[in-house]
Amino acid sequence: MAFDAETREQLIDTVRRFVAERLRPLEAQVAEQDRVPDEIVREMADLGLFGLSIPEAFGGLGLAMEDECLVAIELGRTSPAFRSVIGTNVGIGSQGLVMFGTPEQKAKWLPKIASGEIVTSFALTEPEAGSDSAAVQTRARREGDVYVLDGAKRYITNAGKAQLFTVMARTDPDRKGAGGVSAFLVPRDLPGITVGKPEKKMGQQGAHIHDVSFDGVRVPAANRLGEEGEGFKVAMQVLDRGRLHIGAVCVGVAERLIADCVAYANERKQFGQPIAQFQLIQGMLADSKTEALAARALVLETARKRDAGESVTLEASASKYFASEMVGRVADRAVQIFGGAGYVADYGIERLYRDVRIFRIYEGTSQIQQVVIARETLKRGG
Ligand code: COS
Repeated sequence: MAFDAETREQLIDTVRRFVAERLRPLEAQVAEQDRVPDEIVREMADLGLFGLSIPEAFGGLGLAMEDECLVAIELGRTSPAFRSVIGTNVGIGSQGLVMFGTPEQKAKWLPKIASGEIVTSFALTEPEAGSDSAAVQTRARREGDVYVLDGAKRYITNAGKAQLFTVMARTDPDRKGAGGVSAFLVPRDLPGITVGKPEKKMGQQGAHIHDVSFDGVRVPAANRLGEEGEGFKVAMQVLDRGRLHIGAVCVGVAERLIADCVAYANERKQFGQPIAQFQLIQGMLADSKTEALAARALVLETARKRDAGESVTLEASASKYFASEMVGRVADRAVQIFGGAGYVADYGIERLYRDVRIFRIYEGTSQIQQVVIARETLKRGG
C-alpha cells in the first residue's frame, strides 16, 4: 500500500528518532560485543519493522517499495548491523513467500515473520555456487510426499536465529543450470539441519552469517515454493527487490557519513580556521554530496517504477551497483576528512568504512550487477 503523505512522514520520523535516540548510542557497544541487545530487537518488533514489506492482510505494514526504501535510508544512518536484524524478514527471507507462496503457506508463516516472532534466512549461496548461483548442488530428491534435502549452504545471514529458511536446491540433477533448481520453505526444527558458528568478519559486527548443512532433511512437498524448476527465478526476483533495498541502505549510510564529515569539518581547526573553510575539503564534500543525491534519486525512481508494476531488473542492479560503489567512495573520503581521527576507532568512521565494504559483494557483486545491467541493456536495445 502507498501511505498517504502524512502517515509516511510519521513513520519516517519515528524511525529517524529511533535511530538517533536508541541505535546510534549503542553502535560502539554492538560492534565490540558483536551482538544487538535483545531489548532493541523487541523495540524493532514493536515498531513493526520486521513486517515493513509483509502485506497488511498478514499483519505487516505492507509498504510500497518507495516507502520501504525511505525507511531503509533512515535505518542506514546507523551501523548496518541493526538493519540486518530485520533485513532477512523484510527482504530475502520473506519475499519468495510473499511473491510465490500459496495462500496456505502465506497464512502459516507471514504473520509470524511480520511480527518478528520468527526470523527467516535465504539459503542460496554454496561453497561452489557464489556468483554462479545457478550452479547450486544441494539436492532435493522427491520421495512420495516429501523432498529429501542434502547439501551445504554458505554465508547465510541470520541463520543462527532463523526458524525458517528459503532453500534453493536441485530437483533435477540432469539439468545443470537454473532450470533444475527449486525453492523450498524449510523450518529449522526439521531433523538433519546443522548451523555452523558465526563467521568472523571484516565489519558489521552484530550481524551474523553461518554455514548451514542439510543432511537427509525431509521437507513436506507442500513446502515447495513455486513449481519444480522455478527456484532460480524465485531467487532472482527476490534479489531484484533485495538489491534495491540494499541500494537504499547505502544511501542512508552515505548521508550519515556526510553529516558526520560536515560536523567534524566545522569543528576541527587547522591553520587557524575550521577545515570546512578549505576548498580541498569542500571538494571532497561536494563529490560525496553529489553522488549521494544521485544514488538517492536512482533508488527512489526505481522503487516508484517497481510500485507501478514495471520490471526493474536492470534498474535494481544499477541502483545497488551505483549506491554500493558510491558509499565506498564516501566512506573513503570520510576517513580522509577526519584524517588521523578517521583511522582511530573512537570516532566510528573506520568502523563504517569497514561496514560498507560488503555492500559491493553481497546480494550480487558489483561485477554481477554489471553483467545484469549489460545483458538487460542489450536486450532492451539501449
Ligand atoms: N527475474 C526473473 N527471471 C530471471 C531473472 C530475474 N531477475 N534473472 C534471470 N532469470 C531467469 C532467466 O530468464 C532464465 O530463464 P529461462 O531459462 O526460462 O530463459 C533463467 O532465470 C536463467 O537466467 P540466466 O541465464 O541469466 O542465468 P545465469 O546462470 O547466466 O545467471 C546471474 C545469471 C549471473 C545474473 C545470476 O546467477 C546472479 O544474479 N548471480 C549472483 C547471485 C547473487 O546475487 N548472490 C548473492 C547471494 S544471495 S544474498
